[in-house]
Amino acid sequence: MTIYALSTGPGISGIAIVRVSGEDTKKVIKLLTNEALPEPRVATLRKINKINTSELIDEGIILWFPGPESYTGEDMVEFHIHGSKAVIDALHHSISKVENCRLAEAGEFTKLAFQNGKINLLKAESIADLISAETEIQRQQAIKIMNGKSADKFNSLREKLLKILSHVEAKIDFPDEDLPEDIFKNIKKISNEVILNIKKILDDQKVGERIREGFKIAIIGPTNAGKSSLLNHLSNRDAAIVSEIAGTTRDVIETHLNIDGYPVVVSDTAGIRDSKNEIEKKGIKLALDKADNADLKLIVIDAKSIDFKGVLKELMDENAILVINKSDLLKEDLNSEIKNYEHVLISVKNNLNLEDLILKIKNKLKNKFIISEDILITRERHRQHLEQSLNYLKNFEEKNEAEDFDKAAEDLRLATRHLGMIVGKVDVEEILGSIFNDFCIGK
Ligand SMILES: Nc1nc2c(ncn2[C@@H]2O[C@H](COP(=O)(O)OP(=O)(O)O)[C@@H](O)[C@H]2O)c(=O)[nH]1
Ligand SMILES: [Mg+2]
Repeated sequence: MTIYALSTGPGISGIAIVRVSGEDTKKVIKLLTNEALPEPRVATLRKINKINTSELIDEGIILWFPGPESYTGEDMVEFHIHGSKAVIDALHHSISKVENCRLAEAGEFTKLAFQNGKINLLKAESIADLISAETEIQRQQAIKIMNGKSADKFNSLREKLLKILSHVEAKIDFPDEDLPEDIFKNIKKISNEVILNIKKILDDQKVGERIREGFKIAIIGPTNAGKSSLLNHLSNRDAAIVSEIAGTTRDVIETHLNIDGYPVVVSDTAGIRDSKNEIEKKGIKLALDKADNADLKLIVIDAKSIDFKGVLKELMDENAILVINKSDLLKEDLNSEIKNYEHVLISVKNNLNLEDLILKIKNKLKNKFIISEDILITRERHRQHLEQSLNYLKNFEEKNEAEDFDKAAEDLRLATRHLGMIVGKVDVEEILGSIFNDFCIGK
């Protein structure tokens, strides 16, 4: 199959790029240009015609990448055409007429690149992250991984395990051969070293995932306290419906913000109250779940009718800011009980003291983004494989008596496999290679 797709963003643009990848790429170029193939990797101006006619679609640059020297590893071409809907549609339509050509699925070019061994899984993921990066810190993280920073680390740990696995397997396959005593000591030393390394990687306060997904702020509070108004103020747009009718917000509404370069996702939630309404009750449940998973909770209450008890009070911890809204309505002092809590008194309506709140948010935020060079996990997937690998290694450590060799080898194999899965490298052939590189058995 040969696939094609618009690779630049949708909408009107000066130039749009349509990419084609697959074995019929040459045919596509020939049929659309009625000319011989251009020189590989040289920008060549060509007339692009409708297929089987000489009706001109557009004139543009063609870049021809014969495989395997291409992004996907297959034959590829890029058509640089004018970026209008009509030109793009006409080109797509013509390519679709070529036999065996179909529209690419989401991420398919990068998937091919992975399958054809052009890039590893981490790089494939980081390309997706780079494309969707909204803030500088997200870009920096994605580019680090694209450059192989974390793949190198995971690969080196995995190679250590492969090496000791080869020693253990050798003992199983050739039980009568005496392996040097120091090899056994070495096996323990290396597995221990890998365990410590994995533990260190896992102890990252989830900064990498937070950078990729955004710092999560949940706005929680009783109905009508001004939660939706606050979300709209923070995001500078009317994302949530604001109304004096209590119980308006039922779903969770999320907006993505960039605060000082940090990616932030703010969720507005249903007001917490005793409700008989089933849908509202579900909304309240969602609100409390959001609060549980948030990096920061803004607990918003109404200055005039303070409602701060039960679940709301329980949510107050070091990851919460108590926000007292509607200060404009306050005639006298706040009641003394609430004054004892650290709080920010604001009025969204009159735009009072909101800078103070934003400053407090920024301080909390910065503490959660302490970035170190050691951050390697950017997805839950990585964390899960590392945890699995660690578990198998711990099992392995417990069984290094000679009679447990078979089971020990299996633990080690699984630990290695999970590390390999992070980078997308799982290949038993490598173990064989490693055995024969390290040993001269029978000699
Ligand atoms: N006086 C006053 N009214 C406000 C303030 N903030 C919000 N409101 C009003 O309070 C009502 C409830 O606001 P809303 O944002 O929908 O509250 P929510 O239920 O917590 O999401 C609306 O009529 C808002 O206009 C404020 O600072 N002062
Ligand atoms: Mg609301």
